[in-house]
Amino acid sequence: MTKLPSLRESILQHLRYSFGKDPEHAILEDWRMAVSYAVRDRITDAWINATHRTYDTGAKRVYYLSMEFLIGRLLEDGIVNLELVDEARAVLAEFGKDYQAVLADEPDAALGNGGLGRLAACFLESLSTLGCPAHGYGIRYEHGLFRQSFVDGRQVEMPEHWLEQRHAWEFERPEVRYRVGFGGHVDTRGETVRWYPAEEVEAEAFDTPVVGWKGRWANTLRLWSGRAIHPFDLDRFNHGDYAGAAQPEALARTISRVLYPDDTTEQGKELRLKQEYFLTCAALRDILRRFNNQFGDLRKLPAKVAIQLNDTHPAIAGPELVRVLHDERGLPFDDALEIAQGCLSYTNHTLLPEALEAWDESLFGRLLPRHIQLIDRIDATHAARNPSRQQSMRADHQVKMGQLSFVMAHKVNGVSALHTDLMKSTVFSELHRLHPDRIVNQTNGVTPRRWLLGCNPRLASLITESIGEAWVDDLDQLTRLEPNVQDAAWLDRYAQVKRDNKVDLANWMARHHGVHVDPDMLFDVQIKRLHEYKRQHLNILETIALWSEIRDNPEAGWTPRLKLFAGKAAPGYFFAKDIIRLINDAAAVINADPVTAPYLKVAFLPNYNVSLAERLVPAADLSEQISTAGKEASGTGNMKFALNGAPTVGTLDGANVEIREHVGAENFFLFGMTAEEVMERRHVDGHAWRAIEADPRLRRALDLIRDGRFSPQDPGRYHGITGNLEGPDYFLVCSDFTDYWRAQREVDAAFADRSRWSRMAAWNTARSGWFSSDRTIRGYMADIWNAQSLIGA
Ligand code: 73E
Repeated sequence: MTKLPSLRESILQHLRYSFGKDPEHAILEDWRMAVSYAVRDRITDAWINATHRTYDTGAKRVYYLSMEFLIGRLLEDGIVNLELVDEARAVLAEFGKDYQAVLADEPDAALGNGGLGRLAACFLESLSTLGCPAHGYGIRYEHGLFRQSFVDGRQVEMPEHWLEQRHAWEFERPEVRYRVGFGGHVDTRGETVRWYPAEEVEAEAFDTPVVGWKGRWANTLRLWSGRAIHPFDLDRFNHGDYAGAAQPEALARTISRVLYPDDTTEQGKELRLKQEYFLTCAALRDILRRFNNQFGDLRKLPAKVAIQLNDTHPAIAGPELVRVLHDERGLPFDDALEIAQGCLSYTNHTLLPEALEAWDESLFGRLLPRHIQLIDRIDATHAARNPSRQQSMRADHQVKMGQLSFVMAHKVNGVSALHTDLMKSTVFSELHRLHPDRIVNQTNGVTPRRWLLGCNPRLASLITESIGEAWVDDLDQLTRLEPNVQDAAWLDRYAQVKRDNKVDLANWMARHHGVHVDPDMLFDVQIKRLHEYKRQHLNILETIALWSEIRDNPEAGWTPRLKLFAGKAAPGYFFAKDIIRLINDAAAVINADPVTAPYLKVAFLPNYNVSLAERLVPAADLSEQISTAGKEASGTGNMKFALNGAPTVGTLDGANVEIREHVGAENFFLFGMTAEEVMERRHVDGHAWRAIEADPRLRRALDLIRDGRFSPQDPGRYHGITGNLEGPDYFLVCSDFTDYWRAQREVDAAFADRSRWSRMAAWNTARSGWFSSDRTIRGYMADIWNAQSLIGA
């Protein structure tokens, strides 16, 4: 290995020889790229070493297949994990450049919608930190999640172009290309079956190294980009058809053009199914090529290859692997099935019926004619082996991807204890009865490198000073802070960290959004995708009720509060977009009220993404996790807040349940119905009306919205929302309102007692060690993948 020059030398060399600039003429982007290349060089050494070690030891590899990797910016991650923060800052300062400005120049890679994609990104980092040989496989979308702005309070979507700015992290692999076919026909001659696709595109690999803590190990994120096999039709060009000549390329590229802007709503779009097969087919070819080169004997596949399906989106991996092993490599069908099951496992992320993938069989059969035959054979085999089975993966003229994934996997996991229990008792109850050992729980986690060390350097320093730095990759060590939490002087320092973070955020909001807030207010934060089940409308109803109450009695000693919101709504989800507009309309009225101004402010920050979360989480006092119980599979934002010292106001849903167990009931503001109570309440006639009649505050808030108090020019604007809440109210906003109000007033009282609040906040930090994604990945390695760490091996 070549010895690298100092970081300073590396940066200056790249500035000069990679970008042709001297420090006097370099623009911000040149600096950002030069620093990124200097950091990347250091990561590359760890990366190549890791690859060698994996080959040399013949170790099992893990493959994480996901339609989403919400990785965000990578430069700070690299600098933090290689412990180069001080050095990088000093070099930049020497040349008059601001470290934060250089970091902020990087485009945010938004190749995901929300929690599912961000989880995949945290997992990659933990896999590297733990030294588990792994690859992430995904799609290199040209346009990630849309950019959100507000016009008259309404969400407006604009395309996102992360690849238009220079990007430092990818290595193009033009030599790694596979053909992916669609449509066509199946030719059967006795036992020999061949699929002849009608259309083919090529998948080309782009690799991004993902480095772990202290640079001990690095794995690969391999993203596929679509291209035409014959990009340019010279014949058409020579006949004057210039547009037609470029058509093959344009068609092939649409496959990796855009990320579907869905989160827990599934659109039955042909392009989406094509994307899913495109990712899966290319990934499996790549996995088998690597396996063949090193091991050869296909019967060893389950011993050397673990393939994790991130939800059902890559579920076609089951039949595709059987197809390759049986049709192409000639293994008997039963053997192919057994080998595939030995490799595959499946993570379920949601129980919402509208998000469970099911494809129309005619579309599926047209696009993947051989796969639908194999699915029928897999289904028939499963039925024959389990005579009491009732539910098929082929019902209502649809292909049910959840059933398929379950049957093709040797392990199926949920993402929190509650969610895993509900999987067993609801959607997968029959399959669980037939295969009682298959479902396991792996509660989600977040990487402490990005979500504490990187985003909250003040708190990280205080912790390291108090208990040493071992917590960074052994987060359970945070319990060693418990004696400090009893110490008033230490608690003051903890409170000062939070206060400094809030000042930073307040300054940033004033500068970038013209929102002026007092950093001594309680920062009450709800940031996540907009969805009825997440109940941002419960939060704004309580805000409106609070506003009315303060106006009635301004002298009652209110705890000053800033209600902060951020999040995107799927472009076609009109109800969710109305909620955004309502929050913005209410904010305009409330923020203009001089009577309530000292006590209440509301802000909805646009374009929520990973980088904005990194700003908001360290500055939050209170974490809003208020979904209808039974609906949020886990949540991971809830963990980031607890870790950074923001107690939760929340329901017994998803991982909230486990957060409350860890931080203690006295440091968590619980409210609302349990998942069981929710299921019962739905059947109570007129549940919403009963709740409204019983609570005049709720009545008044709904009246204000319905009568146009926040939309005077258009009084009927929110009748869709009020009509829903007063009518079906499927997500039980009204039924949980009164208890939510009560919990919020407890929050007010607790926050007014500053030392009590600091203790609660610090206790949340000290008890959040369990929510590290390192713990989660260790669980997958032991219980699902049977994979080993190669660090120190
Ligand atoms: O509760 C979250 C969970 O924390 C869940 O809603 C989310 O996954 C997170 C990580 O486990 C999720 N996203 C999707 N389903 N569940 C989804 C569905 C369709 C398209 C895109 C994402």
